[in-house]
Amino acid sequence: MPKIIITAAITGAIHVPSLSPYLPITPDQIAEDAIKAGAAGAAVVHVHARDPQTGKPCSDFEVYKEITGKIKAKSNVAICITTGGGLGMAMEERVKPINSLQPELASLNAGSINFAIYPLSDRIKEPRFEWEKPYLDSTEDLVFSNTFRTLKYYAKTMYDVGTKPELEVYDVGMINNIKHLIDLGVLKAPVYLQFVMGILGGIPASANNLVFLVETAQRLLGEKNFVWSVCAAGKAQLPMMAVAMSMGGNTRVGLEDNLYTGPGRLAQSSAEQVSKVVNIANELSIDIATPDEARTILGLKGFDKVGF
Ligand code: KMH
Ligand code: ZN
Repeated sequence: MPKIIITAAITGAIHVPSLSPYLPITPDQIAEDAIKAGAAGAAVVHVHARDPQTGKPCSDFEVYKEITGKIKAKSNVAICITTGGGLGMAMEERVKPINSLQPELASLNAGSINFAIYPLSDRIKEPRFEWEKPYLDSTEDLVFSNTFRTLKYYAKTMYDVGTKPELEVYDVGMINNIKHLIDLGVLKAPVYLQFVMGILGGIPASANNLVFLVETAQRLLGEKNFVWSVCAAGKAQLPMMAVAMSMGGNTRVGLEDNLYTGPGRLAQSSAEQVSKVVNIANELSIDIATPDEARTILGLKGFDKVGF
């Protein structure tokens, strides 16, 4: 069995502060949780920025710089910066941190979907911040737009600074988008696929759907032309990690995707979820990749070549 990469997605742009007091918001909180996730066994951390005062997803370059700098000062984990940004952000805003921070990895969302998180709004009775309910409610009418024109722009921006795209695949047709972009020479194989399952608007999280995604990628892209990982929204998170590991895939957990560690138990950090994956891997006799081993598996440029 190859070693598996665990990614921790620390805060994301889906959950809002009223849903969990443990959702990290400030650069210090986000960096601290990322460092803890690394110590627990994550080789990669996936990072979004939030306004330190309100917790609203933001694209402020200075905030990204502070978060990434603080992580790098204390941990060897590879850093993946989002270009998914916050819901409703324009391409220019989403891509902003990549040019100057030049991370080893950045997310590249591989197609457009209805990205619907409005059902979360009903769980909030007394919001901590005014923006939260309108932010969630607005997704009833939201297309998370990732057209071919913008995909080409994100890819070029990343390759120009040596950043490897992590392709977020929310549904099976997006594998066809990726094939098209490889054929055009816009994306370079081997590509790194992150199957994002269980988002309302995308493919549901189930074992047979994951098999379908992996087999479709094998057929369309060729077995040697991709490395894959999976994350799953909400309570499907941990069961899908067990399925993925058993299939030889890599895993992503973290509070971006799921706020809980079990029924009714809020996770106090992404590191708790990482530890659960490590425990399952141990039981399955699967070894966990260190950050440097993950760099080799994914073909990353190295921590000494980032811009922060
Ligand atoms: N911001 C969400 C709409 C990513 O990081 O690239 C999607 C997202 C994916 O978070
Ligand atoms: Zn993200």
